[in-house]
Amino acid sequence: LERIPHPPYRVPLLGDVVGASRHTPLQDSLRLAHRLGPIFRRRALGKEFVFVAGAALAADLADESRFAKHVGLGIANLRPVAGDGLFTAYNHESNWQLAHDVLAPGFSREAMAGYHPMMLDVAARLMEHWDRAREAGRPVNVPGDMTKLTLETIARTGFGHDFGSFERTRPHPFVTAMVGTLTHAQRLNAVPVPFLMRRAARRNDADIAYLNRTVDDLIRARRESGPGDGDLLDRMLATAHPETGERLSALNVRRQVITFLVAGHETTSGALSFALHYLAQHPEIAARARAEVDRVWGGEEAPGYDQVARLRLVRRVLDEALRLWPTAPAFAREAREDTVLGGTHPMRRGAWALVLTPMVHRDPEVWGADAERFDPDRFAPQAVRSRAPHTFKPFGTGARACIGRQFALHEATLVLGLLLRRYDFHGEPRYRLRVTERLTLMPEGLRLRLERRTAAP
Ligand code: MNH
Repeated sequence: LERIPHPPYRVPLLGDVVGASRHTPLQDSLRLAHRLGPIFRRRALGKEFVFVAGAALAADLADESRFAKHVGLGIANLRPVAGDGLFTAYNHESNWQLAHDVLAPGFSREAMAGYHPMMLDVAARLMEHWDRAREAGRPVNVPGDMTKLTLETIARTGFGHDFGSFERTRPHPFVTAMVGTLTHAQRLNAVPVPFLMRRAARRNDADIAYLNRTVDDLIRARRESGPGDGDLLDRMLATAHPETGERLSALNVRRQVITFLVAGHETTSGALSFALHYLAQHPEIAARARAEVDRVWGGEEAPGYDQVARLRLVRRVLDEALRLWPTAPAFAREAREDTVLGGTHPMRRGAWALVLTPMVHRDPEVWGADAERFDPDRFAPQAVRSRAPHTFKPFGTGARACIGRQFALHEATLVLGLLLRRYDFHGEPRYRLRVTERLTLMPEGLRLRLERRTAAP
């Protein structure tokens, strides 16, 4: 540990607090990484935390034989909400394997093809909403509307539920409570202010109670109405493990529903928002992507399931947005046994490090001197083949990587394709990208002005 660099000013007891912000802990860490290099440590409240920013070290941490997911920091702070749900479960908790095996078929190709028409429906509602804004000459609130879209999509496809987001002027209270708990979980890592913390804890309890109530109502309604069309909720309630015959408990189902409603929309919303920002900033790339959509989809009213994966450039735009701003911007890895990280840093069994994905994704050794530049062609097949493995990790790594990856990519590619086909969009001339953090990342205050393309369906 002693050989790992740390910030120069260390305050007794509090640690590395100089220049640290409660609102942007991740972006603070990125700035530190630029100064301190591929591995560094920060001290907070007597504990040392190790951060990995270099691609080579991160690739070593992806070795599943020596490392595994660590539930720590922000994720551990979500345990009061999500308990042993898939995302927050410890590796040793038996409910992880059980829920993983029961729910994985909900993300198969067949399952995804079944969600596709519902995704189209929700996208149509977004476009009605955007058409009205365009007719009234108003710019659209991109992160707000992408959050409506992705929340409705996961609620409809996973749980047969309608939050009515597009009929509301303000975010659904579920979203407000969720943002509250995510922000709270992030703040718990900052220097505590006792009196503020008590008030925050009370608010957080109220937010969690609201999330629980909403989800319990949703589950009760399904139990009363009987099975739906085999969606995630049906699987949670009725599917036994194929080998052990075991089922999820009622408490665990509640935790899984909250997990999927939150994990299933917040990060996809951010990914779509960043992608739209970059498309507005790069009209020449938007034009190429539009030409692709016109060519592949033509005037077809509703693209079919198989038509989505054919939008190769649109998908690269998304990958490139997730490279620069991976919306779940960090994940933690712990040593399974005593080992040496990258051949130089000894780690005891259980010791862990936080991987800063945005830094790994900007390592000049992998991405070149222009790593900060938006360039979707980095994901052209040739370029991908020539890159070292484990250098692009927006969905985490190994057994605990994102279960919803295909779901998110399908949804986001479909929606970007539909929006590119229907609109020309323009950023506001004075907008400079600002990124807000609530464990996840989101472009703050991003608005676009829309023009309807003629002859587009
Ligand atoms: Mn998702 C795990 C990123 C969309 C459900 N997700 C993860 C992890 C990352 C991640 C990173 C691993 C975290 C860790 O190692 O601690 N997820 C994303 C991103 C998007 C995303 C960037 C969108 C873009 N995730 C989705 C969607 C769903 C989902 C959509 C559900 C429909 N994610 C999960 C679940 C896990 C997870 C559940 C936990 C998986 C496990 O541990 O078994």
